[in-house]
Amino acid sequence: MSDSDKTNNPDSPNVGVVVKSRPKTRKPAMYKVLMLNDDYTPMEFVVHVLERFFQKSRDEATRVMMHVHKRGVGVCGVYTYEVAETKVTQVMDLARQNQHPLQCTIEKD
Ligand code: TYC
Repeated sequence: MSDSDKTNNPDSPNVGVVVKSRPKTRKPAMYKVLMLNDDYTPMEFVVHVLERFFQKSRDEATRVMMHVHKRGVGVCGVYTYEVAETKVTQVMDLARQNQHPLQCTIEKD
């Protein structure tokens, strides 16, 4: 029996190869959340912010805070746009509530 006969025979099982499609995907663009130095925000507040919103240990938070204090700017973390935007809002809201001028911004990685 030829292949085309089998195709038309209602009693013949349908045999095929499963092919997994691999649709083209793109890694999301990543954004750095930057913390800026100022003369008024207490060091302890900055360390608290880094622990609370950026999951830093006390040691790492202190290291990042001191880097910003000395160099003027530092990276808190790298995230997708929405997450980075949320972190900036959370930091700025808490700073405002406590009347600190702490500034935080986003930069494309
Ligand atoms: N410069 C501040 C002070 O001496 C401390 C500080 C560190 C402020 C980091 C902001 O992002 C900052 N109290």
